[in-house]
Amino acid sequence: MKFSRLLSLILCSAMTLGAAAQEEVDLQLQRHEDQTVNAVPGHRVDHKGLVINPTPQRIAFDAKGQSVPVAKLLKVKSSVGKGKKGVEQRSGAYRLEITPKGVKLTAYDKAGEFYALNTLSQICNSQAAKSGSVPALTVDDYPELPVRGVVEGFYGTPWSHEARLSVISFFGKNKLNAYFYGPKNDPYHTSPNWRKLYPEADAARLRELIDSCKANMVEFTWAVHPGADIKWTDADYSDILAKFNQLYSLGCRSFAIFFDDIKGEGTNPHKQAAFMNRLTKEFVQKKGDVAPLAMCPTDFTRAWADGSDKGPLAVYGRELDPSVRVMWTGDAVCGDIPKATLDWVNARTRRPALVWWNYPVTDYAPKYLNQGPVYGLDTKSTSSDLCGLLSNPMEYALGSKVAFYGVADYTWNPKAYNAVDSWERSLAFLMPDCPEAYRDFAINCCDTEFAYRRAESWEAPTFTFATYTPEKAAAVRPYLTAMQAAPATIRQKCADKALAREIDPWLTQVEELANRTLRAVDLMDLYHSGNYREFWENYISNRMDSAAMAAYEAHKPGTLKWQPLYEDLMDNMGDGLYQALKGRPSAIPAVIGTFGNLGTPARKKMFDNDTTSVFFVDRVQKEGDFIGVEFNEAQPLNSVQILQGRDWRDVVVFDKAVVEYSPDARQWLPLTDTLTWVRDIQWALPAGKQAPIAKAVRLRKLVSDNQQGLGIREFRVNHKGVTAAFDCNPITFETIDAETPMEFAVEPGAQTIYILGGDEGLATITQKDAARKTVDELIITGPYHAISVNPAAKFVNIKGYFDLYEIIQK
Ligand code: 14T
Repeated sequence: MKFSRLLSLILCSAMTLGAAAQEEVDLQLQRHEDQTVNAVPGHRVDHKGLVINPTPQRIAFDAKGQSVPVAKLLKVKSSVGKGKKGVEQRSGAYRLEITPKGVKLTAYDKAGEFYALNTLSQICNSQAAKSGSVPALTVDDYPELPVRGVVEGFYGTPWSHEARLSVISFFGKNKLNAYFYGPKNDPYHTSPNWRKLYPEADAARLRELIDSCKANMVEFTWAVHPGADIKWTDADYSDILAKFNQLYSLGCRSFAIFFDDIKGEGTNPHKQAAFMNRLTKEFVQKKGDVAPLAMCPTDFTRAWADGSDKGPLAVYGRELDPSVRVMWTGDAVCGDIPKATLDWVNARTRRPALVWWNYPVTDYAPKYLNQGPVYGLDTKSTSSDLCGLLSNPMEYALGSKVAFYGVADYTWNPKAYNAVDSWERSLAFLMPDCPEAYRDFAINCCDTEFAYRRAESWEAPTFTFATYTPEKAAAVRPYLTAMQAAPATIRQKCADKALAREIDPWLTQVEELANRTLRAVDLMDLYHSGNYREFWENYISNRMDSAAMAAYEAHKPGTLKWQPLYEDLMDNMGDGLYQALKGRPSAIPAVIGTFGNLGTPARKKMFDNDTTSVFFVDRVQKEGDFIGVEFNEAQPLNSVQILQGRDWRDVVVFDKAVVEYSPDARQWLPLTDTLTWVRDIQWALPAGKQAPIAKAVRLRKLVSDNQQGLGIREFRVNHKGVTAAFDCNPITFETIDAETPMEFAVEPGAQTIYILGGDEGLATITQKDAARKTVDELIITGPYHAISVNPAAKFVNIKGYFDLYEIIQK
């Protein structure tokens, strides 16, 4: 089931709307992800060939600068146990002394010993060791946060078994220690089948995961998501107990209950607390070797949490057994985790939160691949602010490792966390054979456009059509060429074929994006040269056709800098050519409105003549919201069409609205009556009426309780009787073929007819006089034509196969 569909089903009855089609509720709109893009903090560090991840608390190099031959590193004296001198008294702590005499390892517990050996192995395999010896040093180390890892808690395709094993082994190498198993689409995890035991084959796979976790010093936590249909009966309790016991028999020693994304009886915090407490007493304590339980509240984010004294978080604070860990996603579902959000939740739950960090998860936007740095986590936070942090990953398990590397580094040692440096190291760790190429790819694959936005392509300068100079163009080229080359290098050199395969669609798109943006940058010279023919020929071949557009939409990198640059240059060059030929601005409309994302390239979906593409506004509409177009010059209005809706969710319309026009883009006058649930709004000038003069047209929302966003498929003005070739917009096009020849009248005084066509095609252009007698005929191929008008010509006929972007008479 599609994530969005699933979400809509979860909450669909939370709202009572009239018609059946209107019952679907787009839950995405509860998200309110902040759209600001923060800069990545930190800087690259020279590690002198000695990289250890996560960053140890303290490394002291031998004062005398002695070095130790690598052969000596194989001799390890190990002592493990609580209360040892020089070792921090907490799980995972260790001291590792490398001296010319050999290696001495002291650890607080088995975990500490495992980590010490891991550090030693990183030192042995370091670049520094390639010389045959390493510097004598002492590492004093321990993890700041007790719980560090991943919660496989996303909607969509769960990870494959192989992917899980690969991730668990990655954990072992990077001192992560927690894998919470809670894929929303494992039927045995969630309603209604959480009540059933796992079948044999699934159980065997779980056992293998649990074993693999043990080998990698990772605690496997099995989570259940029963809230949608739990009734708190004894039967429910014993069903969960039976399931826990099944997992226990498979070796699992840690359990959690997730009460997220539910409504109704399951959300009752008193019942939740009592249930957790009973399990703590009758299962956890009775078994004796099971970890304290964890739970995800229904109010898992401040965006909708009831923070009052009666709210669920305060109820947990008072009623929930203090051993139970309570999860928290922060101020938003997906967002940064500042200390303030932890203070807020902890004050209520009376315990340090277990952060469920919704990064790099993309289940709500799976076309994006998060390859950027891990940042937005407070480096001042300590284990008294949060007991741990679990990253909710993408369904692309291997691509998520960039984020896991950073999470490992942050959670181990928050105060030393350096986002940029950690990210640099992660790329070298994951693609040691081509770290630069991975970097050139990853840096352009970070942003999620409308979701939890992240810095992207941050090192490259940029410019706009308006601020273009040849120097600025020269400055961006090296970044684009690096980006262009990276995918081929990765395909060739990356030894982790599974990783390369997983990110392959984005490799393709990064390469394409670099190609077309470079060409657009280069075109600026040609554009300014005044050689219109050559310009248009190159311009047209650099446009994205609908197939390219669809491919990009499905796997979408570069949304923060490069695609906007590409679109800005292409649109403005198109407009500029029109102006140069016609002597006045094109009719590419400017968008006006009250929504924050009107500035994104997506707005053009309203004008692309494609009724299947939608410009979507991802926030709840409210009274007074409007969206519309403004023209360069006021013009008589003949027709308006506003086609609203989005996918199957055609509730994203202004259900009560009015179309208005403005002669000056300031004063507004109604063009229609109040429209109630009109999805496809059509207005045409009544026969015999004088056309109103409009500089702008808009659709304005009136009072209603529609809690949806807004989707606009097409926003057309004066489109009736005007086809794409004559719409004064060189970006739209129409196609003629043998069955659909075209004829148009020569404008009085026109001397030249410019034909801006596509790069394929062949057509006969026939000029005819008033009596329809041919006065001139020629055959054209190629995209650009400037045809002299025969003085006697009154009509022009075009016959053949051609994409016509614009026909301009001058
Ligand atoms: F439990 C949680 F902390 C949580 O984040 N739950 C889900 C999670 O499974 C999902 O992967 C994540 C990111 O999309 O968001 C939570 O699900 C939501 C979030 C919403 F804002 C479901 C509906 C929403 F409106």
